[in-house]
Amino acid sequence: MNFDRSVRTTCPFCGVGCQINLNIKDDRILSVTADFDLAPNYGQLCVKGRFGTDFVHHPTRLKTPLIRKDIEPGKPFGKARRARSLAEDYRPASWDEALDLVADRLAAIVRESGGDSIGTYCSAKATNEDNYLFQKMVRGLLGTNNVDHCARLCHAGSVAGLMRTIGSAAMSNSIQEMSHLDTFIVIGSNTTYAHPVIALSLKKAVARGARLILIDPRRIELAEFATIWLQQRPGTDVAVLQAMAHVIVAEKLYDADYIVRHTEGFDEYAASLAEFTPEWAERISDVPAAKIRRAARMFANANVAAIYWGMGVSQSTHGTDNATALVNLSMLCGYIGKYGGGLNPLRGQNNVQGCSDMGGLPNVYPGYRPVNDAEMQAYFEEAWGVKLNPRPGLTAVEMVHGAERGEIRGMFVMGEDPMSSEPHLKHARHCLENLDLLVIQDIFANESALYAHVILPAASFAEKAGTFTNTERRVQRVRPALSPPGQARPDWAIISDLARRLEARLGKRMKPGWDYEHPREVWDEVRRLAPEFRGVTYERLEKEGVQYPCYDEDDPGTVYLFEDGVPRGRGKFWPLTFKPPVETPDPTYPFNLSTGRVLYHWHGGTMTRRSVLNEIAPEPVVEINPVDAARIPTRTGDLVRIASRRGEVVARVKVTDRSPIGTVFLPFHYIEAAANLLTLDELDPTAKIPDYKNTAVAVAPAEEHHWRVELQ
Ligand SMILES: Nc1nc2c(c(=O)[nH]1)N[C@H]1C(S)=C(S)[C@@H](COP(=O)(O)OP(=O)(O)OC[C@H]3O[C@@H](n4cnc5c(=O)[nH]c(N)nc54)[C@H](O)[C@@H]3O)O[C@H]1N2
Ligand SMILES: Nc1nc2c(c(=O)[nH]1)N[C@H]1C(S)=C(S)[C@@H](COP(=O)(O)OP(=O)(O)OC[C@H]3O[C@@H](n4cnc5c(=O)[nH]c(N)nc54)[C@H](O)[C@@H]3O)O[C@H]1N2
Ligand code: SF4
Ligand SMILES: [Mo]
Repeated sequence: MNFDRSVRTTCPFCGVGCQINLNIKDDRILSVTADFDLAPNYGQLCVKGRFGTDFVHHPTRLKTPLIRKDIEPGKPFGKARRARSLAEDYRPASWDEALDLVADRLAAIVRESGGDSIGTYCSAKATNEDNYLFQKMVRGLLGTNNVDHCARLCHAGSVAGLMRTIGSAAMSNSIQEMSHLDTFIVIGSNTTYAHPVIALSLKKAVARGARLILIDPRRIELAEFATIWLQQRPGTDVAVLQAMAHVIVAEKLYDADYIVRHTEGFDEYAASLAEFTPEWAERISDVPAAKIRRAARMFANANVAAIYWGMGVSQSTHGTDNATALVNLSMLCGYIGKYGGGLNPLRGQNNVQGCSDMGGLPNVYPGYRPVNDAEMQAYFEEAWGVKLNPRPGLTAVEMVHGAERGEIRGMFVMGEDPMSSEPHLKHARHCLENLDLLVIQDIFANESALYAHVILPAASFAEKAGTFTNTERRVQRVRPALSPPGQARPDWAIISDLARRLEARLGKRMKPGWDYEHPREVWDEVRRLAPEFRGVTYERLEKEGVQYPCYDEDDPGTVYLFEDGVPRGRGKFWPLTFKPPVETPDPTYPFNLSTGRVLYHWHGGTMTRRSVLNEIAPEPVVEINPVDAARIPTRTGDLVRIASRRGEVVARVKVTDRSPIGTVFLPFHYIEAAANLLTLDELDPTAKIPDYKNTAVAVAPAEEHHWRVELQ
């Protein structure tokens, strides 16, 4: 093809981390291709990687810093509130003016109310280097551990379940193993939509004879490939999984040798399973007892079996228990630490793994070193040259709620969109309207930006250097192919400039200073601090990504984890009890609402609504089972009003048996019909994750309706 240059980089959408070539003509992306000889995708791409990166050229890209027009120099700001529009309520400003203003206000709030009155979000879309510097600034200069990101709304349940059982939360095995599987469970993952290139490998495995046990309430595409499909009632996973464990123990199908050598708590756990028979689980989950028995035997009798899961497991007020139940099953059969086995929470965002690794979490420094461990605190104090706060910070939803009480006065958000992704949006909006300072640093004016005092324009993935870490722990390069629009700058450069200003105002100096000239210098600092990345140099990443842990430059990296045992020492079996979802249908709200993803869009739609992909899926569509459609009554193409106890939206109907009877499915990509106006913000007690998959709603025919979509 006729292009000026081709730049290899990493796809900015999902955690598969496909390698892409941006083929550039006249400073625009003309096409996107992939090399056949490169992990992890070997030439394959999904529709988003192939056609969806055109968002970087959209005319609404942020090009200059913007400051609320009603802000007067030297005066406190008014409270955050939603702007009418960017044009009406903001004025362009220079970088110096905007960063001075932000630094002044942040420093003033820290002096008046302490660092813990600032809440921050780092970004699973930004690079490792961006996030490392972000949390370093927050911890070292603002003096708080209030830093979190969308992982909280995502795999927090998985992380909590994995940490308490085996002591590590990373996906244990690799993409390369997937097309050679023997037996595998896919549970709560709509893989063909959310991780399409991984789904190709899973389908290949089935074509080669692997057995797939699918556990999902919706008839997703993988149901056509499944050997057994357990279609449970939403929110009843613990019942189904406990009953599978019951069968494995009762029929002595477990791996006694593995249990003795690598686990603890088996006897107590085995005894706890007595009452959880398949018949008991059938009453709760509607899955026939015979099918549960068949699935349990298929899983236990495999040579080795892997488990893959997604948000159907994690996003629940008992997400920790769901994930724990999966670990219990895998430990029973000794499938941990083996090629083709393992525990695999499929990571969602392109760099959600890396953002967590870099310490973008309220309780840990880079490399998951606990902030309240005195030795680790001393280690980072020495490395960074400042005193650190040992109090673990607040999580995402807790920060939003803290704003309501005035405990959080200022918020700094880099590359997240809480005003579409948080649950119970009406409440979240009300909370953020109490902020004395809201700063948004993004590539677009997303929904959250319209509440901000100051908006900072960031360079996109295609305009900066750095690294992303994919779902299989593979650190990969991000390379600049274009110049940023207007005055937009890479996140790491913005943060460095802001940090220098904060140092001056707060009288602190961090080591080694903030004069990085290239992200490589930032990465080398990470490598010095966290030994598991030491062998991952930019030079090695030139050709292909490396899977950490990787302790030195001769270390080939780690394809699968736990060959020599789990980090906890012994894996711990956890007895569990079944708890129903917080909100279940009743006569006023007779349907269950499940929310999630479609293939063509990304989260709040900030990027994909500005891409050619939007032409394929331009409107909010709710999936309704034919039986329910007759009850409502409604037909494909009609409009319905969906109402919960917290809000209501209008969506177009698609009648399909993809949705089970009693459950309607609405994607959360459309701000004009924001699914999160309906969801509730009750949290899992351990993981602090909300339940995005179970909300009681009423559905009724709606009159003609025109959605207003304003791309600012
Ligand atoms: N196209 C696209 N791809 C994406 C994203 C995107 O926005 N768009 N986002 C990325 C991100 S951040 C993430 S986290 C991943 C998420 O990837 P997934 O977790 O695959 O995405 P969801 O659409 O949330 O689907 C979850 C699945 O859980 C099922 N489910 C619902 N309720 C239950 C239940 O009670 N139990 C069980 N076992 N299953 C249930 C649903 O039917 C669905 O199949 O996708 C990533 N990839
Ligand atoms: N109802 C419902 N709600 C959900 C979920 C659900 O299943 N149902 N899923 C939850 C999950 S799993 C997740 S992960 C969250 C996602 O929630 P968020 O992370 O809040 O959503 P995104 O839209 O991905 O926000 C990313 C932002 O980063 C910006 N961006 C992109 N690249 C860059 C960059 O290089 N630099 C900067 N500074 N900004 C950049 C984008 O423009 C966008 O505004 O949503 C959660 N919310
Ligand atoms: S599978 Fe994920 S990483 Fe690969 S092209 Fe699609 S969105 Fe990008
Ligand atoms: Mo996610």
